[in-house]
Amino acid sequence: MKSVRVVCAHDCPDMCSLIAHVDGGKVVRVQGDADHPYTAGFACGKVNRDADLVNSPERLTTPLKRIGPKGSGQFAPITWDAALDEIAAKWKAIIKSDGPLAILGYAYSAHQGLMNRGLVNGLFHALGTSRLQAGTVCDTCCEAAWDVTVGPVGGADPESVVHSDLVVAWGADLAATNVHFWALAEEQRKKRGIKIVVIDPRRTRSAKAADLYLPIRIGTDAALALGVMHILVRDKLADRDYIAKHTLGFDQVEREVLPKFTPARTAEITGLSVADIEKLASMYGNAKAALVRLGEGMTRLTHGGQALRTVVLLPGVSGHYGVKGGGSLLLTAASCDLNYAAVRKPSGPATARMVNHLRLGEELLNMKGPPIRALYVSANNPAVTCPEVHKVQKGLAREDLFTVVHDPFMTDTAKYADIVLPAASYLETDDLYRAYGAYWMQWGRKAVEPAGEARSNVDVAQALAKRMGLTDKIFALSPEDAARELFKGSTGPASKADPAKLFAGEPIHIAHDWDGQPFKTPSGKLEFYSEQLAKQGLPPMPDWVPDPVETAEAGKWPLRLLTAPGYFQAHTAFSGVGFLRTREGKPFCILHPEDAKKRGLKDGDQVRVFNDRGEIGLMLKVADEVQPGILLVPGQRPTGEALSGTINMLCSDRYTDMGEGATYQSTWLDVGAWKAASQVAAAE
Ligand SMILES: Nc1nc2c(c(=O)[nH]1)N[C@H]1C(S)=C(S)[C@@H](COP(=O)(O)OP(=O)(O)OC[C@H]3O[C@@H](n4cnc5c(=O)[nH]c(N)nc54)[C@H](O)[C@@H]3O)O[C@H]1N2
Ligand SMILES: Nc1nc2c(c(=O)[nH]1)N[C@H]1C(S)=C(S)[C@@H](COP(=O)(O)OP(=O)(O)OC[C@H]3O[C@@H](n4cnc5c(=O)[nH]c(N)nc54)[C@H](O)[C@@H]3O)O[C@H]1N2
Ligand code: SF4
Ligand SMILES: [Mo]
Repeated sequence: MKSVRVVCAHDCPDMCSLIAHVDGGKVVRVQGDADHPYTAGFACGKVNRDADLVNSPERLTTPLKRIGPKGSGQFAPITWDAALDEIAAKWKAIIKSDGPLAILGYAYSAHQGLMNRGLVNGLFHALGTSRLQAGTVCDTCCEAAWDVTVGPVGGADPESVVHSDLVVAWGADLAATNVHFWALAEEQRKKRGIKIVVIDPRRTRSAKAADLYLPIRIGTDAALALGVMHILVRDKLADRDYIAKHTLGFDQVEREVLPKFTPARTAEITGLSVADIEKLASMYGNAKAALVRLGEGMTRLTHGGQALRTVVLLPGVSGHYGVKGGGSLLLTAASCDLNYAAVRKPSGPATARMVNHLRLGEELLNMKGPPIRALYVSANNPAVTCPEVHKVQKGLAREDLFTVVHDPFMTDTAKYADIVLPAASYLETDDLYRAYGAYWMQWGRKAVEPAGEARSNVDVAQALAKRMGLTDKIFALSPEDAARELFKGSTGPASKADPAKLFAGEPIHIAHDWDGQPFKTPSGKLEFYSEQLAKQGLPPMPDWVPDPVETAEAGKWPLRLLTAPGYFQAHTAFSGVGFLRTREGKPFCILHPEDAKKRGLKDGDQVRVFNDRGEIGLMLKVADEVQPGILLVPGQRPTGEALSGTINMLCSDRYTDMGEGATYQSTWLDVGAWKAASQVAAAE
């Protein structure tokens, strides 16, 4: 038995250091690494099972070629050489007839580190194909909102919570998606009596443990933040010195916007009581170091950018941005200034046609000049995770589309592929990792050889680059030598890492020695007034106004969709682990008891969830975990697991106000009893 120090590659802000116990060439157990200062010895409930993920009997072990209709999942094994030769021949033919823009590389997910994630994009960049505007399904809205307000720079260090006296989890279910920060905050509560506030439409696990829980109405966070600012000003809790030195445009907001957000009107918009709003403002305004941990949940709707931006402005009014243990944290990644271009953009044209990640269906069906003729999907499952899944499926079913999917599992998307390639997991490949929710970086070594004939993303990108005649150096380097390229030309704390320590697998701390939150906006200040937004035709100042499309939908349908992470599943990446599937349960939705009663539904019923886009079938849980008028559907589960369909069949591909992100929660719908027994039997 040997122990290998590895790094968790699952899309999670914590980036745990882990120990993989290996026996007879197999990972037998994965557990937390006690020697990491932040992730300190425990992994979450999902990754504790990663031995089951890497050894899953559902793993793909050879390349496959389609032998049945698209979507049917009928394949026959082929050799790697045959698969790679066919891909290269098809791509060359398409480039000759339609040009490189007819090819799209679709790679995003962070279940790998920087190399396995970046080099696939590097391949398509060098080939000059159409490019994916990546991450719009996830965080481009919140990132764009943060960037116009604070600038492209990381937020507070989660480890600074040892100096905080208040933590506000604003639209973040920390006990689910940020468990090490949650553990640290809880420890501080026990040791020093700090307070924890949770603002979330779902009574999450974090909410149940909070000192104050505010069940805010979805999409009204901007109003709540403005209501709190109104009270801070009224009660002389605004830090006038800080505002004068470090912010831009607050005077105009104070004059033109804040008067509209009286406690009474804020209560009316947010669905919260005036007493709770006053309490929040008083706790926040009187705290010495309040740390706001922001989640992405509030941005997954039409005015999501405005919501996040407004909340991000709040610590500028109280001056908490200037205090250790204060401020706000959305992401930290922007402060790790590695030379990413070495891997992601080795060569190729400076600009190319962009395809929005969340509009895959639309673009497969309707893009012209040239249409997309070849698609390469790596580490993504758009047939489940993209909005407008019906369109995605229809696009993937196109007979004239040549699709390759590289994944460890036969996903819903892979079922539509012409060629499926078996992927190695993070435990089977070397990579460099940097956290996006903490200031740490670490090299993760492969613990075992890949299952069957599985190959890593780096390996496959390099093999395809060679066949396509690309000569960039990065396509010939070992993962370690390629990783060294990332450090060339970088200047921040990451560049100071001792390579000997780094490549030996030691966690490297990459926190900046900041005296208060820096702002990298055009003015160098926290921008209450944003000229950048004005130029885009967006409101330059924070505000809350209803969205007309959402109002129209709300007039047609009685329930609004709330989307939140699954506790034992993350999107579809753990669906190959039987234990976790069972632990999460059959795909379900949650309805408030009042709404269930109105519809004659009870806990445990099979229900149909429907709107203009279609209908899906889920199990029903009845609980006051949500307010009346809301239907919560945790996670996105593969189509075969639910009674019928998957939630994104009901969501539109409309964009958010900033960052062209996904608006899953701008979805209205209804729930009723599941219809015919024959249909249920057919679905099962
Ligand atoms: N309705 C709704 N939809 C959503 C969201 C929501 O909140 N509501 N959330 C959105 C968000 S935040 C995100 S990030 C997206 C996620 O969307 P996706 O990235 O499409 O989702 P995953 O299911 O995580 O798919 C990751 C795939 O990568 C594979 N994989 C894992 N490791 C490797 C590897 O090393 N190499 C390769 N080649 N493959 C690998 C996994 O098996 C899995 O099939 O979903 C979005 N969709
Ligand atoms: N267990 C688990 N962990 C995960 C994932 C997972 O699927 N499962 N996904 C990973 C990925 S890809 C990502 S991007 C991150 C995302 O993690 P987070 O940034 O934490 O964001 P979300 O998961 O979208 O939502 C967080 C919370 O926002 C709440 N919320 C929704 N709408 C609103 C609103 O209008 N206002 C407020 N105040 N709150 C709202 C939801 O109820 C939810 O509890 O998590 C990662 N970690
Ligand atoms: S908490 Fe996050 S980083 Fe840690 S093991 Fe779980 S998924 Fe991985
Ligand atoms: Mo995400």
